Amino acid sequence: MTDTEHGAPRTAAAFREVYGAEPTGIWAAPGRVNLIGEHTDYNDGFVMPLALPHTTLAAASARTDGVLRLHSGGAAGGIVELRVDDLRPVAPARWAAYPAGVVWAMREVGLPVGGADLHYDSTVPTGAGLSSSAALEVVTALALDALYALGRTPQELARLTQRAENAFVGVPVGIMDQTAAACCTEGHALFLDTRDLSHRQVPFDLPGEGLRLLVVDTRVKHELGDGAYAERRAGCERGARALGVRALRDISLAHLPEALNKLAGDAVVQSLVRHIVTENHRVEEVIAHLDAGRTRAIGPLLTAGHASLRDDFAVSCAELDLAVDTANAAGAVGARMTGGGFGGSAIVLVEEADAQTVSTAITEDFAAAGHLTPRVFTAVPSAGARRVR
Ligand code: GAF
Repeated sequence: MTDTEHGAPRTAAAFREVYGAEPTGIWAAPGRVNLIGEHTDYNDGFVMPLALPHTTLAAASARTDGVLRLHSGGAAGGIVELRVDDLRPVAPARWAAYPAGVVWAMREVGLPVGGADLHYDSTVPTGAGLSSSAALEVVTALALDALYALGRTPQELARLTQRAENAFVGVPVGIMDQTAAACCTEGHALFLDTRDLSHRQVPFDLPGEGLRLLVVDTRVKHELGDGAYAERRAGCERGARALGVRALRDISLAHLPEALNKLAGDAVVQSLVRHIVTENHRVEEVIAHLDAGRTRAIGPLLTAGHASLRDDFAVSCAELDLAVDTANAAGAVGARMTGGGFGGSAIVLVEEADAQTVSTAITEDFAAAGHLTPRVFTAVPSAGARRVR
């Protein structure tokens, strides 16, 4: 039994305490790390996330009176009560905007969703770049899909939750995190083409190869809603327009020099374009290595991806750079920041035998630099969203 299944009885008990009745069911959706393909998902590009064992659980029951009640074990402030008819794209309250947005997005496309009582518990760290928002959105969508017998596919639910975040919460995220939460499977990374949403489960058995993937949560809180993320996205779209393509995904590595020439005079957009084009190429190289069983060969590509995010895309920070540099100096196979950046987490691919040394080196260097103590744990490729009870 996973920690998620272990947590289900506690979540059911909390639901009973809050709402005074038994929940109809309990659902779970995971956080994620992204192996490679960063900021490519709003450029129609490639990504490769894997789900973490950390999940958000939702205990839920439908209501017949159009009232939506939301309660979280991790948030102060008690029950947030809303009427589904009154939902408008202005956040009702910080965390509750995500599930409320999902109800709104479903009703916007004509799905027959009414009221519900929901209680959430989560082990996905918030503000750590590990997709706690997508876990909250996707678990809500899955619960409502079951409670109202909507019969939507995981990918359809991912699209609906992305719309909730874009149009209701107001953050212009891509589709990676929601698809990861909805579609990842145990023991695999998810190779996703964000243009047509075609995807493939790629076996990712690190222990079998004597390897380990560490997550280093720098504990520098990252926020996607503060404008820097939207700015990067707008810059990429400006680049695509200037180059006359639908999205930057349409520029191949071979055509990058020509594209950069055309963009002469706009150094910022040139750098954004260079990151997206080289990053898409790195994802393809990583896939080729994994398909050929050359897992260790992806290390330098992870590290090159970090340099590109730091220098060209400008979304790293001192703590993420230190985690990556220290990991590599201490013998890691490769390392990079993961997720949106501006804080959050890094991933480190390391030989099993070196994991402790690398982890200790990072913790010591953070202390020496006066940073917060990072949280280091192993990323075990885990299941996507599911019903647990
Ligand atoms: C955040 C966003 F939510 C994703 O859509 C993606 O753009 C990512 O940053 C960067 O790759 O997690």
